[in-house]
Amino acid sequence: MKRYSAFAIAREAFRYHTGWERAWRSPEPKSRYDVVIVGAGGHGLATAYYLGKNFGITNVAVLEKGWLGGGNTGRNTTIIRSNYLQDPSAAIYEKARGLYETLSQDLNMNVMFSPRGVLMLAQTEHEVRGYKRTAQANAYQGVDTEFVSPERVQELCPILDIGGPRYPVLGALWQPRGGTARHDAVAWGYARACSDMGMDIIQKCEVTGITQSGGKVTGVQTTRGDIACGKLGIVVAGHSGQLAEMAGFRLPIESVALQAMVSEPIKPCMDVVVMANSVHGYMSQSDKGEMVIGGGTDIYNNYTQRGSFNHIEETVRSLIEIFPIVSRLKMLRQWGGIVDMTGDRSPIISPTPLGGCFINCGWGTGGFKAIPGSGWAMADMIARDAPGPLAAAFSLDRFAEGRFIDESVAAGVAH
Ligand code: FAD
Ligand code: PYC
Repeated sequence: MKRYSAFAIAREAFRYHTGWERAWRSPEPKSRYDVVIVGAGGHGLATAYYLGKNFGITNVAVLEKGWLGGGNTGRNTTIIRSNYLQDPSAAIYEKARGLYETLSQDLNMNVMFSPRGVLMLAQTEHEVRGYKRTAQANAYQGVDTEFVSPERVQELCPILDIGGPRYPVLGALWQPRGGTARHDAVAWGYARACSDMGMDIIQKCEVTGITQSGGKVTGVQTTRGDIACGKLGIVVAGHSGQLAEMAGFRLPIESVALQAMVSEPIKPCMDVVVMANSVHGYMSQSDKGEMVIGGGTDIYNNYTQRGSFNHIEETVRSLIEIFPIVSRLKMLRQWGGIVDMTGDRSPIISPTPLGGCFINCGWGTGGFKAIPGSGWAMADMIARDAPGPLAAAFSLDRFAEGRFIDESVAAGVAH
C-alpha cells in the first residue's frame, strides 16, 4: 500500500486526486483463518493490528456485521484520558494514551490526536476529596494529573461560569495530556494497516453462530458462510451478551444506550475538554467548531442506537448551568450507541469457558480512549493463550471471586 505523505498529497493535487488507492481491500471470506475477530470497531481492529505487528500473526479475519467503525467507535465523543483510580485501570488507559501520542506515525494515518487537556470539575466536597485521592493515586501510577484550584479552572476555560447557579466549581482534576482524537480515523487507520499486512476485513458479515468441538472453538457461522478458525476473539461491545450466548456462556453485562449531540459550528471558544459529572454533562469543541456534548446513559437496558429524548433536555439543561454561553446554540445532530456496562464499570479482557475463545468487552461509556491499549493486551492474550500483565486483572473470574475494579467515579458519565 502506498504511504500517505505530503509528497503524495502534492502529487494527487496535480492529477485531480485520481490516483488514491482504496484504504483497505474488501475480499471474499476464506474458508479458514488462524484467528477470527468478531467486530470491526476500534478494539477489534486494534487487536488484529497488534497481532500482526507484535506477533507476526497475519492470517486473520475481522468480521463486521455492518460497516467498519459504525458501532460505538464512530459514535463517541472522542475523549482520551487515563485519570482512573485503580492500578490496573491506570496501567491500561495510560498505555493506550501513550500509544495515541504516536498513533498517526505508527499507522501512517492522521488520527488528529489533540492532547489539549481534560478538566473533570469538582462541584461537591465529595468530588473534591475523590479527585484529590485520584491525583495522589495517579502520582504513584506515573499518570500526569493534578488537582487544580477554581481560579486555574477559570484560566484554562474562560467560558465556564465557575460561580454556578447550583454547584460552584470547587476545583478540578486536570490531565494536561488528555484530549481528543478523530474517532473514524482511528478505525480507518487500524483497518488500513491490517489490510496492508494481508489481513481480511469483511464487512456486512454477521456472525450468527459459533461452532465448537471437544470444548474448543472451531469456527463461526456467518451470513456469508461458515468460516473455520484456530482462535476466536469476540469484540462486539453492546452485543457481547449475544455472542457469549452463541459460545455457550453468560456475561455480567448490561447493554444501555448512551447518546451525544453536536451544535452548529461556532468560532473557537474553548481549547480544553470539560466534564462536569455532578450536573451530568460534558463538552469540547471540534476542529470544525461544533460543540460536542454528552450526558448520562439511558436508565433502562435497550438495543436502540439513538437514546431517549428526556436525556437531550437534561444534558442541555445541565450544560447551560456551567456554560451559559451555549444557551442560544442550535443543536445540529444527535445519535446514540449501545454501551456494554459491567457492575464495576471496568472492562473484561479474558479467556472464556470455551477453549480458544477470548473476549474483550465491558468498556461501557469509556472505551474509545482505551483502543490502542486494549488491542495491545487482547492481541498479547490471543497470541500467548493467556492474559499478560495489562489484561490479567480484567478476567471474567473477578466477578465470581469478588475482585472488583471499581471505577464508577472515574467512568465520568452518569449511569
Ligand atoms: P464498537 O465500536 O461498537 O464495535 C463493535 C462492532 O461489533 C460493531 O461495529 C458491531 O456492528 C459489531 N458486531 C456486533 N455484533 C456482531 C456480529 N454478530 N457479527 C459481526 N459483527 C458484530 N469512550 C471514550 O473513551 N471517550 C468518550 O468520549 C466516549 N464517548 C462516548 C459517547 C457515546 C455517545 C457512546 C455511545 C460511547 C462513548 N464512548 C466513549 C465509549 C466508546 O465509544 C466505546 O467504549 C468504544 O467505542 C467501544 O469500541 P468497540 O470496538 O469495543 O465497539
Ligand atoms: O470516558 O471520558 C470518558 C467519556 C466521556 C464521555 C463519554 N465517555
